[in-house]
Amino acid sequence: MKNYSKIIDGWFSEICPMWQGISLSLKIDKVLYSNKSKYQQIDLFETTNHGKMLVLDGIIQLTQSDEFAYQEMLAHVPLFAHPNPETILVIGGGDGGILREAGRHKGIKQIDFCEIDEEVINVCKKFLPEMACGFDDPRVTVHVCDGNEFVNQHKNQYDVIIVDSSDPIGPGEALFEEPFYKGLKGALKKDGLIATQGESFFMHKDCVINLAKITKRLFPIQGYSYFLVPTYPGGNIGICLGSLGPKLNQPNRPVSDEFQEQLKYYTPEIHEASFVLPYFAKKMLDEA
Ligand code: SPD
Repeated sequence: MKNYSKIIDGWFSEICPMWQGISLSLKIDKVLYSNKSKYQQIDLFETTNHGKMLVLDGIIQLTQSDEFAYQEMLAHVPLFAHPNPETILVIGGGDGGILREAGRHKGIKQIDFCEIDEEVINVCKKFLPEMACGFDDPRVTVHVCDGNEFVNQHKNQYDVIIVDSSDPIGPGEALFEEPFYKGLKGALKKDGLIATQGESFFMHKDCVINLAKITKRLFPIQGYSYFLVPTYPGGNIGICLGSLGPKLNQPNRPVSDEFQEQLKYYTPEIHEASFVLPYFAKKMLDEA
């Protein structure tokens, strides 16, 4: 994918046709890693105020300052919506942050992890060990392959599938299309559910509407949860959910005090509140 982002006078500016005319800039102290893998340009920066920052093809994937908000919500909203997740699949998110969060659920017996770009995993193991610790969990099996192909080869196997994709440009594009969602549905057990990176209803209206249309067509229960991540475009992002059984907009099992104390963003109240959308976004999704 063409990389439009720039570093000028020590400031990295995230420039992308998906959010035209607006850009977030972060001050950079040091380039820790910069290389083109088989799939994409991978950059790891030390920022002045927001910790390390992972950038793929010029797009910010995470900063150490706020990654917890995204990783906790994308992991715990679907995992607590399921009454008893035992077998799960995580697609994308080579940093390991979703694995770290999923690993907190002691009832999970098996975590399959599928990432197309092994170099992202290796860079994050080296530079972001507090996220990549997710790979140390003995329940995790890493599959370096295309998520789309993986789901089509694994029918009726998972209680929960989480898709931590980059944006729908570059290697992540197919993960926003209906055939992939059909594959996800087919890989679920009878009462399973999915949660996918759902972009922002402020910044990516067409994309959010399209995801809502797809999940409404395929799942009897569908929902959209959103939350704050200051270093993502517009400072917010959402997740698109589809369920074959469990209700999505509240936890379906208790969050123990011990579990809660490990977290910084997710609470049962935030889970419910994250499905309550601003009026324009509610209308947009209701009409999709
Ligand atoms: N606009 C960027 C969205 C990035 C979503 N994936 C981030 C990966 C963090 N685990």
